Amino acid sequence: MRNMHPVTGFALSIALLGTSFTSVLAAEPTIRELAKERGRYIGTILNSEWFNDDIEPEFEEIHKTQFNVVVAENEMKFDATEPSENEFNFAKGDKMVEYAKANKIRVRGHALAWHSQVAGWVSSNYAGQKEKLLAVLKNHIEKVVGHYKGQVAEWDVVNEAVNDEYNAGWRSTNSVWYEGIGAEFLDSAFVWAHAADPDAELCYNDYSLEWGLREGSKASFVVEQVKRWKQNNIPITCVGTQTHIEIAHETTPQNVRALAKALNELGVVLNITELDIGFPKGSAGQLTAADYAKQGHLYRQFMDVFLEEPNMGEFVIWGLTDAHSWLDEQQGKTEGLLYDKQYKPKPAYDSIMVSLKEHPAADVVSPYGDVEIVDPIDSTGTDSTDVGDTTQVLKRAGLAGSFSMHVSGHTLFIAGTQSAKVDVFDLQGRPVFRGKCEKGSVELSDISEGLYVVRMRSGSASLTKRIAIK
Ligand code: 9MR
Repeated sequence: MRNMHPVTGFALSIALLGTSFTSVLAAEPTIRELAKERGRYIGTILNSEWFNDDIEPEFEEIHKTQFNVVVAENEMKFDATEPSENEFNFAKGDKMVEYAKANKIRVRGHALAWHSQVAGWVSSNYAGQKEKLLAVLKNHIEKVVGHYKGQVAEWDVVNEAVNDEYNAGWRSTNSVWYEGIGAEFLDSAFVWAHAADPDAELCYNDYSLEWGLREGSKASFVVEQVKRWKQNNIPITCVGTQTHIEIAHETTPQNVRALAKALNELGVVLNITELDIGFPKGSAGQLTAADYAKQGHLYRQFMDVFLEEPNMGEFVIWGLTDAHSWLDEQQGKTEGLLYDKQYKPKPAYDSIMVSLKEHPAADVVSPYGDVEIVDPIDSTGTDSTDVGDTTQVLKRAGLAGSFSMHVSGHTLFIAGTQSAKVDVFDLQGRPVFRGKCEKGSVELSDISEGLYVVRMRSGSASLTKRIAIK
């Protein structure tokens, strides 16, 4: 293996040597191990070269050792999955899902409704025909999300639908969906995706959301839309900030923090979905240790924000190695990723590890169970087992239905709905129970005493609450 970073090289050799050595030589942890302990997902794309079996062997070895969430660079987009009308090609997506299963990696699906990379037949046959386009989009979402039901944890349901104007609004030109259907294509896409896989997380994903929440900005426009979607029971659960930035964009981590906080008020997760931090292309070959340290510092700030904000769940970098990156190919930027062209980790890798280690698992909240917890834990020693009821918070945000829950011993009782899906997580967001409550109660008998987070979902309403099992 050429120029492998000592840490990664060591971890890989250990992995290759087999388990008997690992207990003797406690290896340096990988990113994915630290992420998992924290109930979070950190990952990178699988580049198109991986799908085409045209990539160095180091790529996959590092990818599966270091990361626990994956997304396809191009292979789940409309033109890849439905190249001809109602003829679907899932071969490459299936290849990724198999790889992810074999390596216990979470899968993001990217992207269902996007103005770019739409198969040519859509506009040649149906441009401007609203009913036809709605039927095409519905069929596409039903077939693709249906095919991957239970296997793709989260979808970018709508991608890049906001324009690049100073006063943000919907992207109204060069979008076959918007031009033919209007803004209702977005709402419909979420509803169809939810119907096809009610358990999938559903995201709105866009770029330039890291530019801050000033009036008229893309980020504040998206927050307003999320508010409207939640009020109207449109089943959005997450926003993705792509975050393709440059080394000079020093304020972006704090802008992402502000966006996370604004979305947390709405009970919505923020994921970093396509991070890269590029240098201007002209600087290639002249970059100094200080430049790489600066890049590392920015990566680290994003990781700090990610671990500190309770409603951030996934941190995805748009590429693994500078040898394969859209920055050089299409952007006039360079060297924006964690590994250099020889697969050697850069200071950015070390900075991410430092951030992870400085945020102990016990302090990191996972959004997969804990998004709306705001009240302090009851420490008065009363008999009440309900601590931190978030019903009012959810109601104010228009999120809660009229149902409620309480716990007595190991039994969870619900009121106000006939049936609900119930997920129980430990405080790091690791799932410890998943089931259905059909007749007003569900037994949590296998769960040991302690504090947990329960998420109940019934229709489009959800309630998240911290409970104590005594
Ligand atoms: O990395 C992708 C590149 O290979 C494609 O040519 C390009 C075509 O649009 O899309 C790139 O990925 C984009 C992603 O799907 C959406 N956000 C911006 C990404 C970088 O362009």
